[in-house]
Amino acid sequence: MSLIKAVMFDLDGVIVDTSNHHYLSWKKLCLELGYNLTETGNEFIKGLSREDSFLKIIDMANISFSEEKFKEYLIKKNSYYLNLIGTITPKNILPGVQSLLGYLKKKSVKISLCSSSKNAKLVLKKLDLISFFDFIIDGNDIKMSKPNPEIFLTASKKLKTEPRDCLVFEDSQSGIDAANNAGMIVVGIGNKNKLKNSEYCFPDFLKIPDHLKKHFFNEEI
Ligand code: B16
Ligand code: MG
Repeated sequence: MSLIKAVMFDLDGVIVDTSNHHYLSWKKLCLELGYNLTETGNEFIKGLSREDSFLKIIDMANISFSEEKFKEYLIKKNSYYLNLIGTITPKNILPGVQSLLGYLKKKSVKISLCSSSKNAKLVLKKLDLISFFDFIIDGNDIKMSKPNPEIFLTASKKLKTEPRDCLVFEDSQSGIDAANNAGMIVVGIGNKNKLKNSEYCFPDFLKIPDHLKKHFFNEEI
């Protein structure tokens, strides 16, 4: 019997490398506003909602805008992002993701997408992955952005699983913190020197299946 009953996938930076597209879109907007958003600065906004990302940028850049301008810039950032993701196809799915989704399906584990992005469904459609997910929750459905656990707790409730039986894949610190706040098991995807507080951390999905089969599904490897 498997120990894990549901798996929650973040989208940007976990299933597909659109985290870089978000970064490039913010960077373009920031340059127009006279601020150089570096990769280090980007680590602080990764995984946050669009609004919270911009609030953090405004804080880091020490600038301020009227509410009207704030909204206008959010629309502009999204148009840059939509332009960049215009050409993504299933070829952009990160290595190892599709085989892991197939394995989880065979094991009858529930699969949820838990993304802060309001563009998540559009991206999943472009990647042709919608049918793998039992439940999809994204930035349009939540009130409180990661690191608040709302997104993960809503998904586990919907899938009728206890948080402790859920495994989360996350690439951002805010996402890892949200999953920990929800009381779930977290696997960080990325550089383990940069990601804190994830029980497990892997650079990508290629080495995960063996570990997962052994530790969460009691399989001999
Ligand atoms: P949007 P995830 C997040 O998606 C991104 O990591 C984050 O950088 C972005 O600001 C956020 O979605 C909102 O995206 O502007 O498309 O609504 O990593 O939670 O899948
Ligand atoms: Mg992410």
